[in-house]
Amino acid sequence: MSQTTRQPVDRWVKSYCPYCGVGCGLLVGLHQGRVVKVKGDPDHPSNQGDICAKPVYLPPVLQTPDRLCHPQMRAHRGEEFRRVSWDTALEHVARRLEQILAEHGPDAIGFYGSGQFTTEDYYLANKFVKGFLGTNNFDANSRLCMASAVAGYVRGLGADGPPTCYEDIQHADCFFLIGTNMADCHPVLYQKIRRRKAEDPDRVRVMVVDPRRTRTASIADLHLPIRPGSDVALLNGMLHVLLEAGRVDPDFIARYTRDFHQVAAAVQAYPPDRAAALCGIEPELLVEAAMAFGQAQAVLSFWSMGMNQSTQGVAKNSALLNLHLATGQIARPGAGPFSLTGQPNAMGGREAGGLAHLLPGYRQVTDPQHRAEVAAHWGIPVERLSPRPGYSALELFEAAAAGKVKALWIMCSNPAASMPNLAQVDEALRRAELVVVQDAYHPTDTSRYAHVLLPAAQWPEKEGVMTNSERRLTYLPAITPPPGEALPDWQIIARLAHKMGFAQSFTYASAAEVFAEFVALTRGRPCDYAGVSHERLQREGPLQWPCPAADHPGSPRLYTGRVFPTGDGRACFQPAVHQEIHEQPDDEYPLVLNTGRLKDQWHTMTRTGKVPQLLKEAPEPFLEIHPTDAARWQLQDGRPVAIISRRGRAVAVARVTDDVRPGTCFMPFHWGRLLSPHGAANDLTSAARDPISRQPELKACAVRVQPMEIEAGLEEKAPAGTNCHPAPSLLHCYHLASVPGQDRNSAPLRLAKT
Ligand SMILES: Nc1nc2c(c(=O)[nH]1)N[C@H]1C(S)=C(S)[C@@H](COP(=O)(O)OP(=O)(O)OC[C@H]3O[C@@H](n4cnc5c(=O)[nH]c(N)nc54)[C@H](O)[C@@H]3O)O[C@H]1N2
Ligand SMILES: Nc1nc2c(c(=O)[nH]1)N[C@H]1C(S)=C(S)[C@@H](COP(=O)(O)OP(=O)(O)OC[C@H]3O[C@@H](n4cnc5c(=O)[nH]c(N)nc54)[C@H](O)[C@@H]3O)O[C@H]1N2
Ligand code: SF4
Ligand SMILES: [Mo]
Repeated sequence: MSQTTRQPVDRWVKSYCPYCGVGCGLLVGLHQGRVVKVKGDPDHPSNQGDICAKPVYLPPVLQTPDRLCHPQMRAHRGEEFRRVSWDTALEHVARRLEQILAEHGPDAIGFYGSGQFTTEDYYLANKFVKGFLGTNNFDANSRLCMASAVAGYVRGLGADGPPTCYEDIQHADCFFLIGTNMADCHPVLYQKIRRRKAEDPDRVRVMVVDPRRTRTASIADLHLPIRPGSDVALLNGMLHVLLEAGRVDPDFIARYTRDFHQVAAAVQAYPPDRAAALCGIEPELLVEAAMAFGQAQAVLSFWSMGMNQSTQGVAKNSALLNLHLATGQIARPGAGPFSLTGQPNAMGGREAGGLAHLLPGYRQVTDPQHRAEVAAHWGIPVERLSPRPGYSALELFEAAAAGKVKALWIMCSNPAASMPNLAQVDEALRRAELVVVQDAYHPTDTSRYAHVLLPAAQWPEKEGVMTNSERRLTYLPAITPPPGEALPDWQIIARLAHKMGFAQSFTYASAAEVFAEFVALTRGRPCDYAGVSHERLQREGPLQWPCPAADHPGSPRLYTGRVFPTGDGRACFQPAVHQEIHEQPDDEYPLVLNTGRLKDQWHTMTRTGKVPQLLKEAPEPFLEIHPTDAARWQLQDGRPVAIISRRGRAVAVARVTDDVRPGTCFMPFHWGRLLSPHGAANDLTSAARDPISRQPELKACAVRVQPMEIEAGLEEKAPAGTNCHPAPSLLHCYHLASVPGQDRNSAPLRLAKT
């Protein structure tokens, strides 16, 4: 694959990064209408020109041979796909959906979307499914990502949405980074913190809470390598210390919050000795962290998947909000709990109601008033909106595996690689009578299961709006035409709605019209951006909500008047109780497997996996394991290792390092089965979930490891890459030799030549 070209740029166009939730502004360089270069937009207020490596390598992956350019269909999975017209594909799908509706009712249909949608895509898919099909079975990969943070904010502060902004980094003197590897996953924000620390190294303190010593921990004054899943014990222990030391803010607690006594009572069970023992760290470390938090002028906490992807995800979020409320570290410059959004528009998805229990404008499907408002806006009888939350992501696939959901429509996500317990996803996708996959590429791990493939326009081929982690809306223009017959996601949905007889409610001349219809539903809501339009964003540039009127300048921070949207205006303390991770290690599966991300890869690698420069640091899946554990199971650095859980097996190359705690190991989840045919990280992970947010515990499951032998003399012969992916890894060259009569998990651990 070629790298970014050296062709001269004849025009620069403003855009927005399609990767992480930092939401950097980009400048896209065109040569004769083709994208040849990407750089940071110095005028974008969120990044001021900074970017990381991932978007720089977008140009070479926009027009690869595996771009999906035309609709395709097949009657059965064993068959080849054949190219069909849009009309044929959508006609077929519409008739099949109508049959399923008639035979099994609307809840037998499920849609699965993505935080990489534009807000227009999200809104229209949601309107179609909830308002016109009559089921709330529309969920998104945000369930695997932000659901615990959403629930934490709603319970504690009364509404979703981080109250903070990036400018707060300049005002903070204490950074509390918990369950987040910002250096690799939110690099532009991490650089802001690094610069702030470098400006004032003695006064600015950085604390990192992560079982692994990550790149992020390299700037930390204090790294707390807690046992996986012990965050609630840590946070409760810290509050215990602050209470004892008189370092809370009684005035703030009395005037702006309620139910503090419940939390004060609950944290009595977490004196530093006990809390530190639960966390597997020294009590002095916990006390030092607590005092640094308590003595700071302005504490800014950042967190992401180490907190959210947990059976305790909501409790972890609540315990952190409790600390901020008890110390008054909120609702002023430099202070606050700042949940980092993963995807570029996971925020917009929340605003548009893109989860199975939500309606647009931070509304709930269970609230009759909310349903009435939305039904009126959509011009439908209110009875059409179901009062029951639909299936959340995991439940949707479980229901399909159980035969209850008959049709699955998957858009802009790759669940056959990114969901936990892939064996179950496999079952779901095989059992479903109709699988529609709407993606920019084929094959992907998921498209391999489809009956119908619909070609989607991707960045920068479609226009729309996205909201980043600091609630800032940026307009993305369509810069190049999509290849072949690919269409923007919202247009595909609108066309389907026409085929199903809902043309009147789905006729839009432009994305701007879809956006305008949506923003009207935010009026008077916490995420009010009734004052924003495509036209205004194009004219004035990015804006932060709330932005209720056309002449409103936007709002950097929420709750500056210290009134929270809880009804009585007071923030709510929520007691949190420590619980161990769901799947405890035992004699058979003695290690805890943690999974996560790498700096240069994006999720399931459909774009970043095709760029040699981005594969340099990690050309193949690896397993970080502590030297003590490596010695115990005879693993050697750089040699293949089999990792086995109760659900499946994966293969990786061992990296022996004391960056991970003894008894734990870490594996990136980027390589799905397509790129790692011997088994992927999510073959191992468990679908155990938080009871409130329904978010899975992707950060902890029990595994065992075994060394693998490669047949002598095979290693040097790495074959050439496929036409899209650069030369595959060492592990690709072999197949697993198996002995008949043995089950998958006890097959001999030997790699032989393919
Ligand atoms: N390069 C890159 N950047 C990305 C992405 C990408 O794919 N690649 N994806 C984007 C998306 S969608 C997301 S959601 C974000 C995710 O961003 P992050 O959340 O920063 O990334 P992860 O690597 O998933 O997990 C973060 C850390 O949680 C730690 N952790 C595991 N268990 C625990 C625990 O029990 N407690 C604590 N305190 N920590 C724990 C892990 O060791 C890991 O270092 O990144 C976004 N940015
Ligand atoms: N073990 C483990 N698993 C995890 C996680 C973890 O930490 N550990 N993290 C979870 C998290 S936080 C997340 S967010 C998920 C992410 O998981 P996914 O959403 O499944 O991952 P992506 O690779 O981003 O999938 C996006 C798909 O959309 C396609 N695409 C790109 N642009 C467009 C477009 O404009 N339209 C359409 N229709 N398609 C497009 C891409 O080609 C790709 O196939 O993974 C989750 N899975
Ligand atoms: S930090 Fe995130 S938004 Fe910014 S350039 Fe990198 S991937 Fe894109
Ligand atoms: Mo995510």
